[in-house]
Amino acid sequence: MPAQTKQDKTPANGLEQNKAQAELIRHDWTQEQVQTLFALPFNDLLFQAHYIHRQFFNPNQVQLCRLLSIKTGGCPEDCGYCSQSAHAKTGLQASKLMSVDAVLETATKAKQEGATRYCMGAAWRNLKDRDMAALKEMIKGVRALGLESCATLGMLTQQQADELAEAGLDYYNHNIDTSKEFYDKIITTRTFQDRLDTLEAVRKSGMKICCGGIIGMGESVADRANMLRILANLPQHPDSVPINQLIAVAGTALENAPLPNPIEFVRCIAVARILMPRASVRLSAGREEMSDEMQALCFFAGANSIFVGDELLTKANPAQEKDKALLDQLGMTGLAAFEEPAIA
Ligand code: SAM
Ligand code: DTB
Ligand code: SF4
Repeated sequence: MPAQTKQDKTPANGLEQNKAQAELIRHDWTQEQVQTLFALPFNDLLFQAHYIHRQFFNPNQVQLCRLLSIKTGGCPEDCGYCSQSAHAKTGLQASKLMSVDAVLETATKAKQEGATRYCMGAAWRNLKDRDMAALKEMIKGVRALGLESCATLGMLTQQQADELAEAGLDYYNHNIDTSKEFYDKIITTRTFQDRLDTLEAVRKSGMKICCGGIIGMGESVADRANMLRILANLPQHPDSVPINQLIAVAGTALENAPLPNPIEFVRCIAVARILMPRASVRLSAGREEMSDEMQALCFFAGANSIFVGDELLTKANPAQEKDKALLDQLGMTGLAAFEEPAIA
């Protein structure tokens, strides 16, 4: 039997289903409740997350996203994890904003290689109006290729967010990265509230929000719970939640951070899925350091989006053939661009 879409449900069945689903969408999580989820026996947590996952998604489908760094390095911010910060000693060569043609050429190739969502990242503290015209062309071009468009360009004013939305940008990525309490241990050149302000401008513009964070920066379980709780208690859940495992880059403040425990990482994916049932939860940076088994557990726990392609922004991602082999082995297939996720 083909998978049913959200609209296919018969009315009688559908009403009950919709009510049950609606009850799972909450914005009133307490810190204690989220920490209780983190403390569940692993099998109980995974069962709960997977059960919720199946009510909103086909668990065998995964969104395939592709990243491009359209402006690399030299960023004035001091984010302790980032290879592109001018405060880090990574030896990364800073570059200017790429041309529209070069971006669209790369996007065309990404589409041919199977990506359906295209994310353009710039190492900026905030977007400058002088770059807006080129960005609008990039967004329009990506959309014309039939790809979902996403950008991550630093802080935005309301006017800028509105203009990006008008140009057809589907998603804006702006991560809160960690808990409110831990934030200033990682970044000192902006505040947690700055992040929330840009997210609010994005929400008001009507664009979809892509917002998540990083696991493995020395944060506690309480910090992880706080980060996910803040995301879930936003006026609208982010449509997309990237969960990155820190790539400890030599020359950054976090170069010696140890890899997080894989079981604890899977717990973060499961809790994100339970707290934000409708969101695409992206198993984002750091997959190079994850075993196939760990990734399979993340998919079971509710991850349903990945970055494909050999490179993220500046660091490596698993080779495309390796990812294809993993997805084939798991019986998972890519979601089409703009496809409404189907229920199993
Ligand atoms: N400058 C923009 C900003 O900060 O929003 C956009 C680019 S920034 C590289 C986007 C996100 O990538 C960060 O918020 C962080 O979550 C993630 N990221 C950057 N470096 C990372 C690393 N070394 N390991 C894991 N995630 C990383
Ligand atoms: C996100 O949360 N992760 C992506 C995307 N949003 C922009 C970036 C990951 C960057 C990994 C390190 C690098 O390639 O420099
Ligand atoms: Fe700049 Fe973004 Fe890197 Fe922070 S994460 S240093 S804002 S590029």
